[in-house]
Amino acid sequence: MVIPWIGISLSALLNQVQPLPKAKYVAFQTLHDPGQMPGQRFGVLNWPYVEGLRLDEAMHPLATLAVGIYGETLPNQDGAPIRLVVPWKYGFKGIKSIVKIKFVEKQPPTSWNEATPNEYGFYSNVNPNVDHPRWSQAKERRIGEFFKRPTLMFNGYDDVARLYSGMDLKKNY
Ligand SMILES: Nc1nc2c(c(=O)[nH]1)N[C@H]1C(S)=C(S)[C@@H](COP(=O)(O)O)O[C@H]1N2
Ligand SMILES: [Mo]
Repeated sequence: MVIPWIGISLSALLNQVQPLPKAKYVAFQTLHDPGQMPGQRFGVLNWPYVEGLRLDEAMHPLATLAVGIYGETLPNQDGAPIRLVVPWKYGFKGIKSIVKIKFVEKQPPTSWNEATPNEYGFYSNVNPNVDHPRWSQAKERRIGEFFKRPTLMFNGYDDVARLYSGMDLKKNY
């Protein structure tokens, strides 16, 4: 899905504070409230949902804190009041209903990596050249389109490639 998000660059928020030089990652945590969030009554994942980005990924202007969608305030199910959108990772990393953001020294845990580490690594760059253990990632079908199209590296946002230069993206999936 190609979504018209409304929000600000995450960097605009992160620039309001001065992380220590040893900060290398940003860790995000969701509200844990099974009363309001019925899905959290079932142990599908270790709640609350957590996500992380490397600091340079978090500072890229495309990393977005969204508060709205299609010209409207974000509905609850889409992550109100504020959620992350990382366009070059397709739908991955989009933690919803964020209540905590921390600078950390070590790579923080992510819910999907904890749940199925062989399928979901920390980076979640959807790499058309590297299959998911259970399916190919070489093609995508956009909602509203019939024919599949080739998956683009970094969803076509070529500027972010420099963040991963020198990394083995087969190992860092
Ligand atoms: N807080 C929170 N965020 C979350 C999840 C979750 O369970 N809790 N699930 C993730 C998963 S698996 C998906 S597929 C997307 C789905 O929502 P989206 O399409 O609006 O990004 O949300 C992600 N963000
Ligand atoms: Mo998902």
